[in-house]
Amino acid sequence: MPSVLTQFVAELAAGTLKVVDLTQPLGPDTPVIGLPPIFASSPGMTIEQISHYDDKGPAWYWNTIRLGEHTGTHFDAPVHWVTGKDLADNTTDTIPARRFIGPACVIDVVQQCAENPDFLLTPEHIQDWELAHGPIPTGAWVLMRTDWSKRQGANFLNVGEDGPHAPGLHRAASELLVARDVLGVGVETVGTDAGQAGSFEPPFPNHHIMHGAGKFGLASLCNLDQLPPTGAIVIAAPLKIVGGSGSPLRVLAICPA
Ligand code: 23J
Ligand code: MN
Repeated sequence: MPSVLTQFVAELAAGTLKVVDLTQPLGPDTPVIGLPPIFASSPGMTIEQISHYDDKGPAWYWNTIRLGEHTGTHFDAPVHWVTGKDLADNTTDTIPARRFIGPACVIDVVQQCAENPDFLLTPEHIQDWELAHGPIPTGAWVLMRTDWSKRQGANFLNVGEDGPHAPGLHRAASELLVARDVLGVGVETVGTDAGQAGSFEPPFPNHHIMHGAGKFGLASLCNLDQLPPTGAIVIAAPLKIVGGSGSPLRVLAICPA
């Protein structure tokens, strides 16, 4: 009997399976989250040349990079939040690699977010999705499709007089996803909490609840519009930073073409 992996590479070669890159380009122009000025901010990316086939290295080109762990398309580990600080295997280097791969459940809330940039996903939205597509399986990546990644320039962070306005999850939705024992939640916005979530109770409820339960986050995803609601698998493996709270990463989905 042919192994599922034999069939997998055959289907990739035949084009009946496709690879969708859910990753934003990473560079000096990559937007970073803005927090209230009383808190320390995370630096965006800087890139500096070491050599470029020149006196500093005649046959080689390479760069030095500097950036906050939570820059661009990135992974949030449970240790990122105080609620997850004492959990086992809560850092980028200790999470078992098995937990980086899971089936994707893509919840489309594009319309709601077009009408209201402060839209919050609720348990009702998740339950409606489950009625249409079946229960969210254990170990799933739940991806919130907002089309926010299509926003250009300042409209992405969407900062107003009263702070950022971007969609997120109601705390009860995060609690339901924990009850479903997901791997974590992925979003198209700069962080896995709503723009206004600093003033929610608790502050940043999705981080508070998900990381407290040992679950992960994926931020600044794109191309979710190329995924089916179910039937894709997602591979999201952060750099093995020792004691890391997260890392930029390449997020890949594989689904029927
Ligand atoms: C620190 C404080 C609040 C937030 C975040 C980080 C993130 O979104 C992040 O990148 O983890 S909301
Ligand atoms: Mn983060």
